Amino acid sequence: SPTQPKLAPTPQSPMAAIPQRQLFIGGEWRAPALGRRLPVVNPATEAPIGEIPAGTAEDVDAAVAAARAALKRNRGRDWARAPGAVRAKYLRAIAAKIKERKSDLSKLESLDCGKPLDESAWDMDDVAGCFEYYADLAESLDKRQNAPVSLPMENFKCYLRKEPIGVVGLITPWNYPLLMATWKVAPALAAGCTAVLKPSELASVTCLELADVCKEVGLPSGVLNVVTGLGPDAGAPLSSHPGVDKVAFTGSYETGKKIMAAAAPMVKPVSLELGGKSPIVVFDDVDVEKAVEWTLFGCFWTNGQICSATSRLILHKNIAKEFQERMVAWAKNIKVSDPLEEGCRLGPVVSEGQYEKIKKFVSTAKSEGATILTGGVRPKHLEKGFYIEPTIITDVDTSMQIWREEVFGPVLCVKEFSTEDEAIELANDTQYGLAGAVLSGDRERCQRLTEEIDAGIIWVNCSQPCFCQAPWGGNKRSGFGRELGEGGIDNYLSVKQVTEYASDEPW
Ligand code: TXE
Repeated sequence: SPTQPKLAPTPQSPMAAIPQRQLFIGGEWRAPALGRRLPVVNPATEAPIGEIPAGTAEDVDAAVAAARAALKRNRGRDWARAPGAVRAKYLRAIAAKIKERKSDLSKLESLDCGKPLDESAWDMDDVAGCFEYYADLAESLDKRQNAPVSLPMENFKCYLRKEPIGVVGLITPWNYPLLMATWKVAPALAAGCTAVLKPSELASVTCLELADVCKEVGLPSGVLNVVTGLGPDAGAPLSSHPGVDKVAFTGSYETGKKIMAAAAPMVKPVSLELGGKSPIVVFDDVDVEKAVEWTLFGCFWTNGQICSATSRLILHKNIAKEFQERMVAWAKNIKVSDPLEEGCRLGPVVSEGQYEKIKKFVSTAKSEGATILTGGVRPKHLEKGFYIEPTIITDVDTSMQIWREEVFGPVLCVKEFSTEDEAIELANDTQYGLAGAVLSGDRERCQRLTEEIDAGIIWVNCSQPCFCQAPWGGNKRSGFGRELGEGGIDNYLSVKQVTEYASDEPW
């Protein structure tokens, strides 16, 4: 795949701007079994800034063994059977360290994946908040243990135990490198699972720093292991590993299918978050200025590389002309620059492969008859780096690739509508079902669309706000299972019913 860098030789780059780490296995830094490393490229400059270890099946074996050993050591001294309050203590310590290291972690995130520094800093707040939230839930798990079930027969008593699923494999993407890892690591550890995390080869730096944080706070060895490397070399052996009890994945639809297939022979549970092509429906009774802002934010946030990006604008024809003019004016004003530069609102996309892929989307749209209203090219003032101007495409037909496929870049396509029914039909005209947004001054209409749009997340008069307290996940090809929220911890728990004969009378 063009998005995957080639293996680099072992010597470390003299230009390293990132900490040089090894794999994190069993609480120790360990060189990858084959001794290989992958280059890390700063997408803003195209310059190599260091390397990450390239793990393979042997390393995954070692990490799974370490996670298994940590799960159930000696009775009472293991992670799975420790009280939730004990696990909560570690999760809070991790959150505190993340806060302490916010500034350097944010910078590393921006260097590695190109996200504007402010956005990386907000991600770090969310990372710390997510660890704290699941610390609370780990504690409340103790109280919710042994919940009674009422039975129709008095001589039987029944109660439920919630037990950790076991060793979990967590495979994560590059758009929110540390935050997406945290959405999985925090609830998994809170539940009492032990984990092997395989971050994306395109942005692993902060996940290795998370390992460092875990070491610093004295997280028991083997509870979290981090194996970096290419998808087929490290992700595939993790998803098919017989010692892994569950796989949680965020990434592309194509890789999601592979992970499901790899887990199938062992009937291993999986949860999948596979992106989307989410609609934003804008009616003609909106405050145009505010609606323009939400629309552009909803698509261009995180350089447009967001699974829930509302990248299909379904726009009422009565306001289409004015709305488009204002969008173009806004888009031209967005500061595109090095992510570390003050005031940057849009940085480079993550890699050369992703850059080429986005440019191809734009040229295909053009050749299929769409109009590029603005953007679609590298900004003139930036000679290096994987930058693409904020792009708005009109005259889009529902058969076009730009309407149907996820771009994962700062590209918005626009289609006009006249009636509410038409808007709903267009909104649901996708194989995905992660998110959707409706902007209108009519609350009842908003309510109707909330019910009609087939997606796991609906925003009303906004787009993209995300809170770790609310469940996250999609329908259709966007995958299944929900992360975050109180139910997020249940992803990593298995329910055991205990039924007791509670009578002195013979049965
Ligand atoms: O994704 P992959 P890529 C979409 C987005 C993007 C496209 C490709 O449209 O343009 O996917 O990005 C690991 N077994 N999303 O190639 O391959 C891989 O190493 C096990 C949407 O980066 O899905 C990485 O850790 N694991 C998405 C993770 O899977 C494998 C976010 C995701 O990479 C594997 C990212 C294999 N055979 C991309 N092959 C979202 N939902 O937010 C790869 N991996």
